[in-house]
Amino acid sequence: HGSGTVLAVDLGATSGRVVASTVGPDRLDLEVLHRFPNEAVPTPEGLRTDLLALYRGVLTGLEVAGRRGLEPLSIGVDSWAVDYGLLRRGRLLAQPVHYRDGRTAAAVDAVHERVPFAELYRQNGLQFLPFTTLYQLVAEQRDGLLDVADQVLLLPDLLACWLGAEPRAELTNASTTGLLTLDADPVWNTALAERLGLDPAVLPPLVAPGTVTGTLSAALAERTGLPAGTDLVAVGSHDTASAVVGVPMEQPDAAYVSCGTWGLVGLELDRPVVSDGAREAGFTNELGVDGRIRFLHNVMGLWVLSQTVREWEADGTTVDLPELLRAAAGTDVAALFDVDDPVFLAPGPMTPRITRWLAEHDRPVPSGTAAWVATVVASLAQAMADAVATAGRLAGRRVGVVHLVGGGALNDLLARGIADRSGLPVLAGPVEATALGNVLVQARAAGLVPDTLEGMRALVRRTHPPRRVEPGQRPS
Ligand code: LFR
Repeated sequence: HGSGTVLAVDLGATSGRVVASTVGPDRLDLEVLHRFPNEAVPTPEGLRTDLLALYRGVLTGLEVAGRRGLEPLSIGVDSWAVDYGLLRRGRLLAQPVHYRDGRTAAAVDAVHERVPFAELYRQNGLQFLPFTTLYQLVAEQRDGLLDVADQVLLLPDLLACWLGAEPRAELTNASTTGLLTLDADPVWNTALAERLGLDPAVLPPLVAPGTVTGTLSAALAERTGLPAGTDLVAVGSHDTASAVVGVPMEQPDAAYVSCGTWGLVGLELDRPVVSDGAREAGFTNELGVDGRIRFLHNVMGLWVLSQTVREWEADGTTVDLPELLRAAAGTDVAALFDVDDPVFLAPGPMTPRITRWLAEHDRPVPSGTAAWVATVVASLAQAMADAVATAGRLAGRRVGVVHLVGGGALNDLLARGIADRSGLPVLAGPVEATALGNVLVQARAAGLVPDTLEGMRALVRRTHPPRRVEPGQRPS
C-alpha cells in the first residue's frame, strides 16, 4: 500500500467540516481545512436546513484545499441522516425541511393506520423516531409537494451531485429512510412505498459505500483549483455509519457510543435483531459499511446540554463550558431525568422542559448552573449506560468495553459517568471518528488501507490511540 490524500466533507447536526487526510500504511493524519456552523432556520413555513450555507461551507473548504495545492485522490460526503431534497429534472425544488420540524405528527398516525408499527419494524428494523424519512415523505405527499417532484435525494447524495456525482442513494443512509428491505442484499421496499401511497420511482438507484459516483465537475475544478477528474466516492454517507467505521473496536465484546448532537449507542452485528424486545426497547437496525448492522438506540445526546447552554447565553449569561463541567464534577446529582423523552426533541429552551419533567416525576430541580450541568450530563450518561446494557441483552452478547467517539469523547465528566454507571471501562476517542470513517472508505477504494473493517480499525488504534477511563476513576 502506498500513501495518498483524500478529502472528507462531514456535516454534523450542529457543524460541518472539510478535512484533508493523508493515509498510508502507518499514517492517518487529519487536518480540518474549514469548519462552519450548521444552523436550522425557523421560517414561517417551518424549520428548514440551510443547505446553501452548507454548500458554501463545502466550497470554501475545497477552495482551501486547492490553495494548499492538495491533489486529493477523491472526495466523500457524509451528513446526519433521514433528511433529503425534492428535485424535478435535476433541480432542487425547495430548501429541505429540517428533521426537528414538527410536521410529521399527522403523517405518523396515517402511516401506522396503513402499516401497524410492529409490522413496519419487522420490515425495516428501525426504532420509532417521528422524523424517519418515510413519515416525512408521507407528510410531503399530503401537502402535495411530491406531485411535482420526480426524485428524492438524501442530503449527502444531493451535495455529492452538486459536486458532480450521478444521483444515487448510498446504502447506509438509505437504510434510515425506512424504505429499504432488511435482506442481506437490501433493495428499495417498493411494496411498502406503494402501500404508503409513495411512488417508488422517486427513489434513486442504490450504491454501496466505496462506489465511485462521478468526478468533480469541470466548473468546480476550475473554481477550487483541485485537479479535474478528482473522484467522488460514496462513503458511509450516514455520519453514524462513518463514525462506526472509525471506532477502534478490537473484540466482539465492544459497544460504542457515538456522541455528538445525538448519542448513538449500540453494537455492530452481522444480522438484524427485530424481536419484540428490540422493538419495545427502541432499538434500530441501520445498515453499516460492508453490510454490517448498526444495532443501536438513539439517545438525545449533547443536544440537551448545548440547548441548555444556548438558553443561558440567550439570557445574557456568559458560559464557559469547560469550567462549568469541572465545577459540575464536584457537584452531587440529586435526580436524573429521562433524556429520551420526546419533549426534548424540538429546538428551544431546555431547563423549563426539564424542570417540568422533574416536577411531574416528583424529583428535585437543580439550582445553579453547575448543578444543572451535572444533572444533564449524569442523565445522558445513565441513558447511554442503560442502552449499552440493553443492546447486549437483546443481541445476546457480553459487553466488556465501551468506546466513546465523537465530540462527546472530549467530555471527561460524560466518559466517567458512562464508566461508573455501566461498570465498564470506557475507551474515549477519536473525537473525529466520523471524518476518519469517511476517509477510510475512500482510502480503501484507492487501495491505500486494508480491505477489512478490522484492518482499518487497527490503523485507527495505532494512529489515534483512545484514552482509557476505568469505572470509579477520579478526575485526573
Ligand atoms: C447523528 C444522526 C443520527 C440520526 C440523527 C438524525 O448525527 O445522523 O444517526 O438519527 O442524526 O439524522
